[in-house]
Amino acid sequence: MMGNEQLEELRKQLDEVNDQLLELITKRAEIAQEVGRVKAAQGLNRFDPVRERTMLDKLTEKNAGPFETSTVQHIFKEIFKASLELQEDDHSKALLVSRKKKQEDTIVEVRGERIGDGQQRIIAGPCSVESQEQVDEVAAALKKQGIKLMRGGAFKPRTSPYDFQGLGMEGLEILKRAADKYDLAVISEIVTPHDVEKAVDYLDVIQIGARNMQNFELLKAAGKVNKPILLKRGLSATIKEFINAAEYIHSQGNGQVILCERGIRTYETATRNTLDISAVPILKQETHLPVLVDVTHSTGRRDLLLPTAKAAFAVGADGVMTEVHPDPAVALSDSAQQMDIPQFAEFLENLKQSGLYKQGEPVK
Ligand SMILES: [Mn+2]
Repeated sequence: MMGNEQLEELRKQLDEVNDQLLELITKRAEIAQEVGRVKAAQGLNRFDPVRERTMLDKLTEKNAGPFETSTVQHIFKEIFKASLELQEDDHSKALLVSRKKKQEDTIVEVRGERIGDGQQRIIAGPCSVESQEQVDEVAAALKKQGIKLMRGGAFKPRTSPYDFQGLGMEGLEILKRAADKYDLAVISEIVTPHDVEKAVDYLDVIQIGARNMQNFELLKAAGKVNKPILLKRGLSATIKEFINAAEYIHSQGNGQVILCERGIRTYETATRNTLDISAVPILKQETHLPVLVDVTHSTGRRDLLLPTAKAAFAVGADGVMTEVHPDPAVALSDSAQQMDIPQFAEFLENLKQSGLYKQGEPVK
C-alpha cells in the first residue's frame, strides 16, 4: 500500500514538472517570436547557425547528467526548430496572397468576365497560334458557345530547341485581331521580362508558363504591369513554391493573379503529367486567388479531358483550360491532345449535362 502512495506522489510531481516545462517552453516561444519580429524589422535572416551553436555549447557545458550530452542537444535542437517554425508561420500569415492576409476571394476582371466570382469558366484555344485563319476559326467557335476567354501560344518554350517555337510578336498581333473581331479576351504566354510591357497592348491576360514559374525576374516584371497574370504551376513545384511564385507578382504591386494547376512530374507515365487535383482545394484554402485547371497539359490525353474537367469543377476550380484546334492532326504542337471543334462542342455539352459545371449568366 505504501508503494502505491509513493508512486502516486511521484506521478504528481512529474505532472507538476510537465506543467512547468510547458510554461517555460511557451515563454521561450514568445521570446523567439519577438526575436523574429526584431530580425524581420532589421531585414535579418531568422535562422542564425552561429547563435544556435553558442546556445548548444552553453547547455553542453552545464549538463551534469544523467542525460548524455547528445541527448540534451537533441532535445534542445527540437525546441529551437519548433521556435523557427513558429516564426515561419508568422511569415506565411503575412503573405499577400494568403487567405490569412485577406479573407475574401480575389476576383480578376478580364473584359467583363469576373474570374473567381463563384461561377465556373472555360478557357480554350489552340496550343500554338499558327495563322490568322486558324485563330479566327477557333474564336468563332468559342463565340458561338458563349465562351469569352481564348488562349493561344505565340512564344512557345518547348522541351526541344528543334520543336516549333511559335510566331512571337506576330502571334500576339493575330490574337489581338481575333479578340477585337469576336469580342474575346485573349491569354498568351510571355517568356522574357522585356516582352511583358509590350504584351500589355495585345493581351488581356499574360500567362507565365510552367517552365518559368520560378523565373523571378519575369515574375517581378509581371508584378509591375496593370494586367491580370495567369501563373502556371511549375513542372516539379510544390504548392508552397507555387504560392511563393504568386507572391513575387503580388509583392510588386499586381494583385490580379490567377493560379493554374497543370499537372506535376511523377513516376507515372500513363499521363503526360500527374494532375494534382487536391492542389485545387488546398490553393483555394491557402490563398484568395482564383484557381484554374489545365486539363490538356496535365493529362496529355484527349480521352481524359472530360473526366478531369468534371473532377476540377467538382473540387471547386474557378475554370478549366483546354486546347482546341480546327485540325489537331496538322497542329504544330500538342497534336495528340487538342480537340477539334465538334469534339469541343461535345465536351462542353457533356460538362453541362454532368451538373458539375456551375455556369453563370450567358455571356452578352
Ligand atoms: Mn499545348
